[in-house]
Amino acid sequence: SINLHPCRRRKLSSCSSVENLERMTSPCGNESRVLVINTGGTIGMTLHDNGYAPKANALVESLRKLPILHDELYAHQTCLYEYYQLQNTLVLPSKLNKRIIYTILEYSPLLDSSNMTTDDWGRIGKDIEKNYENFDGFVILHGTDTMAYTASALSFMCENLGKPIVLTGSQVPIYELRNDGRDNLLGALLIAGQFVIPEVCLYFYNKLYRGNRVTKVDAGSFNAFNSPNLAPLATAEVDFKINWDTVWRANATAKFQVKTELNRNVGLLRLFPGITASTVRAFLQPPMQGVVLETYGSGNAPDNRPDLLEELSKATNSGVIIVNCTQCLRGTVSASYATGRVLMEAGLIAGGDMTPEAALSKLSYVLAKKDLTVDAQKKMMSQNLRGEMSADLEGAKLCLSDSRFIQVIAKSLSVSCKEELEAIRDALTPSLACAAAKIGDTEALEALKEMGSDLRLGDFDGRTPLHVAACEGHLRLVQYLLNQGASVHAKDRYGDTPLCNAVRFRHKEVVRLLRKTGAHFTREQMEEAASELCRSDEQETCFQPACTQDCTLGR
Ligand code: ASN
Repeated sequence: SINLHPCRRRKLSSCSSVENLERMTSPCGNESRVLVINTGGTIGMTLHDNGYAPKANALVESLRKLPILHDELYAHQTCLYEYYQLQNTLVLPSKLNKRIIYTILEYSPLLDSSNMTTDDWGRIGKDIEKNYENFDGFVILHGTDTMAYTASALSFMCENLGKPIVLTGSQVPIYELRNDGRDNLLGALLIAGQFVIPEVCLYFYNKLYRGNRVTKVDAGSFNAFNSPNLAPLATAEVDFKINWDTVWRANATAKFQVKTELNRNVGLLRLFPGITASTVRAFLQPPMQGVVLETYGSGNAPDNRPDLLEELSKATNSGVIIVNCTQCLRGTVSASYATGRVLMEAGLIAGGDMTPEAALSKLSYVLAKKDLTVDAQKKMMSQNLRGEMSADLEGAKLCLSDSRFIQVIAKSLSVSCKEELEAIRDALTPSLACAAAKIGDTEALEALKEMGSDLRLGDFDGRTPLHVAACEGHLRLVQYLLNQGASVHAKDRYGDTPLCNAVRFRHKEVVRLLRKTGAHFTREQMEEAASELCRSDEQETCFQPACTQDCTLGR
């Protein structure tokens, strides 16, 4: 029989269809929750006298009527509305292993994204922070015009992110017969509700991109975005194909937080042949503190224009940070031409292959760190903070498919092509890593990592090395895995996180470390953990379900 979580049963004891509910649901492992923040954009617009504009209070009711985006029968049979006490909560009609329940938070006023400012980015960030522990993922509905700026800014503002934040929108309103809004919303919900991709991403036209790598490239196509310098994180084909090797992860032992302080004295200046020194001078005047200079090709500017170079030098000497980014859609700035070196001599920072959107919002974020000196801010600008610029590929790792062990197995299975070899590698290495975690063998894990295997991936039961190390109480190994970017939010097929495992086996130090890294319980898990501990050891102080997480697990 299916096990209904006790707190949901208790809460719903007054609900008429509790019997159905017991038959149908197992909310702890089989449901995930997504918060959808609707900021506006074409996706929710209708045609008014003066053109397309957002329509307030209409989206939830329209989605409720769309069978691909809401399963009313499931909602009714599981007493969804009574349980969450939120009329704006819907559920996907999923045949997947998980039901995705999503709650829509609509902003007022809804905005065309051309009207957005840094304050709006702060509002979105704060709402994610407030609701972080109650949801598995977040979807931001947003206009496409400035979506790349918001995605970039949020990627920097969200420090130590452990859950997916997916921006999406559409080119045609969801209320129209032919539109891209339905598919984009559905894809974003499926990703945010199913996969622990702890990045600010952008989902559009069947592709999931890193948010700080995208740029809007087409005003008239459904395929509106491109990520010229980084392959998509995932593609929605028959199945979702996640490019796990590319997924970026925080590796600090610190909790998620959102930094909303942003410096607005930043700007974008695009070089063009014949630009005058007085234009550049005017642009660099105080209060300007940070500028992205969009240069030619691989970061070039005229080296026969001392008047221009003098303006740039004067500004950098007086503390303005100027970042050199290319006007080209693809490629990186380099010091290969004399016309590029003159800019380094003028004190500009090389922006690598950052998009101008990413460089600008990074400047805004970094310049708001008032406790840093200008030199420290410059250093931060040239570092890769959230995967916004490509790392130096020198010294790239050996691939596990080069390993003799995998080669021998491949030979015995008569493997014929690279794809099959990779499939074997991907099937074997998570289990090998879990086995190493079980016996606390950091060296074996290190060797697997050296060979290119991803220590953050789960085995056939979704159990990651971090789950196993947490069960065994290997504190140092837990720390090591966290430093490698292992996710504290990974759930195995039973819906358990590493924190659930550490609590079950009473490894208090591990619990403390995981909590410090942002691990938390859902309300249901809190109660289960409390009864588990009370049951297993009546003598010791048990966790009080009514207590907050901070006052319980820290003891
Ligand atoms: N102007 C709209 C916006 O950015 C464009 C769109 O969403 N497709 O809000």
